[in-house]
Amino acid sequence: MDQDLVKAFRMQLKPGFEAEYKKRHDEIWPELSQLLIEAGIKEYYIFLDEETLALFAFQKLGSNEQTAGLAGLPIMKKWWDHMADIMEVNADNSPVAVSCPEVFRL
Ligand code: RM4
Repeated sequence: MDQDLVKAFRMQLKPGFEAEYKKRHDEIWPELSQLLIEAGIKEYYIFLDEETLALFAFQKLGSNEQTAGLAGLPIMKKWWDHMADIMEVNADNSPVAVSCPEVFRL
């Protein structure tokens, strides 16, 4: 049976920005959503652990996914700049993202 391609990673929110993080994603730029879809992301969820403020991201990817190229796109960088004040980020403002290996699927 064909298995869907999935990817999960953990990011980190700064304290006090729970509502702001949700608000910014409720208002995500349509051109950014479009780019994510065009890169092959078929489904994308981010869950917040309210105790640790860990952000758990889960993506379902098409077999032709090109998500590695997203980091080089100006609008992606602009979004990361926009989010940098409320998340743990690297020197280039990309979010610190820790890959989470799959250990179970039903
Ligand atoms: C996140 C973070 C991720 C981006 C999503 C849409 O907070 O910036 O990199 O994929 O927003």
